[in-house]
Amino acid sequence: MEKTVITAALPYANGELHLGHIKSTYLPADIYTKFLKFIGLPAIYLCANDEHGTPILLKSDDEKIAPEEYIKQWRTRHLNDLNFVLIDFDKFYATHSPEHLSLTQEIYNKLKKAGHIKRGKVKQYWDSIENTPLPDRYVIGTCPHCDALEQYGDQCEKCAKVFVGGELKNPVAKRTGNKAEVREGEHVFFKLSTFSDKLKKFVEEIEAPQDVKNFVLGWVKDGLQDWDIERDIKWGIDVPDSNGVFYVWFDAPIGYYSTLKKWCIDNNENFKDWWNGKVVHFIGKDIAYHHFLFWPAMLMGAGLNVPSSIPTRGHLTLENKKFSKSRNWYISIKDWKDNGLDPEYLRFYMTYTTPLGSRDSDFSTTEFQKTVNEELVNNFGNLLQRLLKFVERFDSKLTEKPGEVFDKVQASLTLFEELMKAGELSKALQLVSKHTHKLNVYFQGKEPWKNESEAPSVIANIASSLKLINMMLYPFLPKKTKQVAELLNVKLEWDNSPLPIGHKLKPAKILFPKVDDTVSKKLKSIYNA
Ligand code: B3M
Ligand code: ZN
Repeated sequence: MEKTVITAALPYANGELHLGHIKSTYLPADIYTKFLKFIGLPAIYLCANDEHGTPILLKSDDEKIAPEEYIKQWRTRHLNDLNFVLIDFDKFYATHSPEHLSLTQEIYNKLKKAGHIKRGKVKQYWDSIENTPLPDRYVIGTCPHCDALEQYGDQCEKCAKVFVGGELKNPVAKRTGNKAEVREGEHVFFKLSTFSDKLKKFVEEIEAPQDVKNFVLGWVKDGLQDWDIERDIKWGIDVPDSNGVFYVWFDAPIGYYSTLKKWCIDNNENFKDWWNGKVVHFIGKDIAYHHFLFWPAMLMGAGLNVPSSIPTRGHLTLENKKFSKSRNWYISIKDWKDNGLDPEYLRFYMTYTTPLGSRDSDFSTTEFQKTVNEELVNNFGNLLQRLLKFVERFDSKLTEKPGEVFDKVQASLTLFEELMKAGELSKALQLVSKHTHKLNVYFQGKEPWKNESEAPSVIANIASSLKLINMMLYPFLPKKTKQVAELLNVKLEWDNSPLPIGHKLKPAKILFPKVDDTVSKKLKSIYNA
């Protein structure tokens, strides 16, 4: 059986995670992994904190603590936040670790040996008055490609283009406000341009949403530039044969590789078996360039296996407006937790409304309330509740085998499995929801409470169908489905068989409370609406 390594983009150790991170990356990767494990496939879910780079230096400077101390706080914080949303990792590691350091240098040395590294002149920003070099995040200016204002020196947040050094229009030193000037220096470069043809083929063949592939292929067509992988700061991994440290985007993706190494050592597993199996990177579209181009080229150059799949998703807006921390137009995971909101309702809504591919999706309190109530509470929750209540009249026992109604739900498992394996999680969840709606219509239409003779068959169909629906819902709602399984008196496992005659259900209990107006008030108070 092919092994699957699932990764989620490594969160920067310099700020809190919000609903946008969850929906594009950590949640779909978690659901996908839970599903593969559930159906018995060998799969692991890895992540790590991304702990180098100038943003971390800037923030630790602000807080007047050492970067080593600063990053530690975020390790626990990120992991706690993610665990709250019931996201489980096989390993959550860190890029400021001994394994990561040595593997990064090892990969660099391999690239160098194979002739993929060169020295080259760089144009660097300097503070014209303080006479100090200004790494990417210390400088802001206008994007030369789309004219977006206030962009950092490394990449445009609006058009997602990665800059070659010194490209910004009207650059200014962020901290001092002084004019930034461009001077020449020397760095090590990765010869990305020589990988154009191989990357084109790689992108065409990789399993990823077509719309994302199209824009990446556009970048390849525009021509790839050799990549400056060195920075003149004192925080990061030393370039073995130069003065600076590696650019954080050179070492960050190696975090997938080093975390796997660490997990294999800790668990006595064969590293090559896993890396040469299926590697699936879950990312948001803003980091497509790094994952579809830089990283695969690094792997190709070092003679290592490239990823098999890059499920990419778009941004999240809040009430159709861009998230903004400074304007408090923003919901963090901590906000969700501190307000006592249900993490599984969040998982449900986010998955239901987030398509695979680059299209953005929206969080709206009204939609959240409506979707969770209509598609989960009044649909699945209500049907379960009605069944359990009704069946009490019959001593909570099943006295018949299910028929056609159940057969249809059972047959839908094939499509469900296909969608899940293809990472089409919202479609898979919508499919489950559709079948649950049909069951409600069936139950309502049969009116078994008026029609005693039909009751045993209706009960059998609904009960066995709910067993399957609940099992399909498991990756999305890992805790609630366990509780439902207890009420149905079944094991929560991937098993498509109907419930046998004589099976006894447990007394009814409300597991899916309605999202009422107190909840929506709380939610709105988070973003001051
Ligand atoms: N830390 C950027 C981000 O959080 C970066 C991802 C690294 S993935 C190797 O979006
Ligand atoms: Zn731009």
